[in-house]
Formats: sequence, C-alpha cells, structure tokens
Amino acid sequence: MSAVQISPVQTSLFDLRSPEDGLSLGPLGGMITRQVLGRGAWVDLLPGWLSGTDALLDDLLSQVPWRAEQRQMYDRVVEVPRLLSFYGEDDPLPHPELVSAREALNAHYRAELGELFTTAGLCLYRDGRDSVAWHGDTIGRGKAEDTMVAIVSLGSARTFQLRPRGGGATIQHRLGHGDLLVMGGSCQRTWEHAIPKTARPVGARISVQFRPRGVR
Ligand SMILES: O=C(O)CCC(=O)C(=O)O
Repeated sequence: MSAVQISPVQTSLFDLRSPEDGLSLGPLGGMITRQVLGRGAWVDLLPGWLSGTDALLDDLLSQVPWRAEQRQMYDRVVEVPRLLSFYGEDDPLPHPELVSAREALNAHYRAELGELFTTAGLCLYRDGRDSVAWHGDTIGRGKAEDTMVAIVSLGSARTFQLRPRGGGATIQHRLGHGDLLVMGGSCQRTWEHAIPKTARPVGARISVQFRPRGVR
C-alpha cells in the first residue's frame, strides 16, 4: 500500500530551518536525559534530535510501502489501527537520513548495548484514531534479555505512555517532530508502552524504531 490518505501534518515550531539547510542530527553525547524507571528499566530522551526533517517526513509518507495489518481479537479479525513497514537487517533503509540516524545511534550506544541497532520498524499513525495498545517488544530476545529500542518520532506530536507490568503509575512523554526516545535495560519485559488514541485533531506521525537483531 503506498497511496496513503492522511491528515495535514503540523510540524515542530522548532523546525524553522530553511530547506537548504537540509537535515541535521544533533550530538547525542552529553545531550540525552536518562530517566530511571525502576526494575532495571530506563528511558533516554532527547527532544529535537533531528532538525530540518520536513522533507524526510514527506519522503517517508510517499515512498515507504505502507501496509495495513489485521489481527485476531476474540472471534473477530480487526484492522491494526496504524500502517506498518519493516526493514530487516539486510534490507536497505528507505531514506539515507535514516542510515545516518542509525549510524549515530550505533556510535553512541554500541558500547552500552554490546551490539548494533540493525532493523527498523516504521509505524504510520494517520491521525488521532491510530494508536498502539499496551505492550512490550517481547517477540524475540526482549522477552528474556535486556536490550534497547530507539524511537525517532516524526510529524505530529503524540503521547508516549509507559507503565510497569502488573500495575503501577503511568508516566508519559509527549513525542514531537525530531524527538528521540530510547527504551533500555529491562524495559521491554518489565514495563509496557503505548500510544493512546486522541480526540484532538492531530495530523500524521511516523515512528521509526531501531532495534538490534532478534528483538521485535
Ligand atoms: O509509535 C511509537 O513510538 C511506538 C511504536 C511501538 O511501540 C511498536 O510498534 O512496538
């Protein structure tokens, strides 16, 4: 599926660079704030890591082979409320700027992660009706091992929620255009995350999730 009907995108007020400036990745070292969640989990945050990203967003919206998925819910098959595209470790990424982002993440996190981010999962939230329900990325090694999932958010701002598995207070971060959020440590198996639906009028958001091999 490539012709995607979406709402207009409100990009970040911070994204005021001229198109000639192109995309830039800010430095990671010394700029990231780590929030320790407990139970061995943490999240790193860097608002506005990517700037000049309007062209990247437009390119991804129009060029990525977005596809709809269905899933079984009790006795019914329902549409997954977002569009998806997955790039395995041998697949070329759909945009050179994503290659640069992955390289920068690998340069910064490789020593701590002990391996490389290799795959990229892309989600397109067309408007506020699209969402992802509470889950951890536990298909694969995230079920039993500490790992990292690095998310670059593009387009309209959405709320990213985290809660401890089994109960506890929900915390949330508003992810805007160009923001970076990295979940690390035990986060995938001891915490859950979600993007809730919203009744507010929001445009399209793309989430790019970089993961190591064998983590889904
Ligand atoms: O949209 C996001 O930032 C999160 C996506 C996500 O949790 C997932 O696809 O597993």
